[in-house]
Amino acid sequence: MLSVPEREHTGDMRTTRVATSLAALALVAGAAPPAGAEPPTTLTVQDPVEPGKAFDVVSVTITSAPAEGRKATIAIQHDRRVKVGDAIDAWVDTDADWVPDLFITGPSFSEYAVYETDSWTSEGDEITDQGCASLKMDRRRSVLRVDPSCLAPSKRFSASVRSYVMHKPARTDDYVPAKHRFSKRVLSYLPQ
Ligand SMILES: [Ca+2]
Ligand SMILES: [Ca+2]
Repeated sequence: MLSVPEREHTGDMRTTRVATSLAALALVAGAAPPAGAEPPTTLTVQDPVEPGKAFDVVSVTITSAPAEGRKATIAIQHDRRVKVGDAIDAWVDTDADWVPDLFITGPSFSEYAVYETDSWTSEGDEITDQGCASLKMDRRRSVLRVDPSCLAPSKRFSASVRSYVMHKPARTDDYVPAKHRFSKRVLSYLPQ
């Protein structure tokens, strides 16, 4: 009766193989960040090159402020140099509830404005002179500098961007990551 021990032996091998696979899975799981991990300190949202967009965005890079009292940055990369009539709108969620808190808007080569808001569709109160945020458009980049804690102490933040050319149709606007949608969150400050 050779068949019985053979079958048992095969069974043991299978058990060993399953155990090895589980061990490998455990190693892979250990390498990934655990659930509920801290957000990153920098995040790049890539966006397609779209010839139909008036002031096309190709990426947005969001970076934590170096320390309390310093500014976080939202750097928007375009596929061409900035021209007269180009404009940026940006919404920032500084208290991590996915509702906008700051709205920054500005055309190239002119003054920007900053608003304290609670919606995607209304500006809210103008707070430009409080130093919460600034916008600079130069060559192929538009750079927003934001104090994440200018309204209330902030641990993490996210951003949403619209680029457009004034007086061009709404369909030529470029929204990143999408209209009325925020990026993933980034830590407001680099860990000290
Ligand atoms: Ca684009
Ligand atoms: Ca919010």
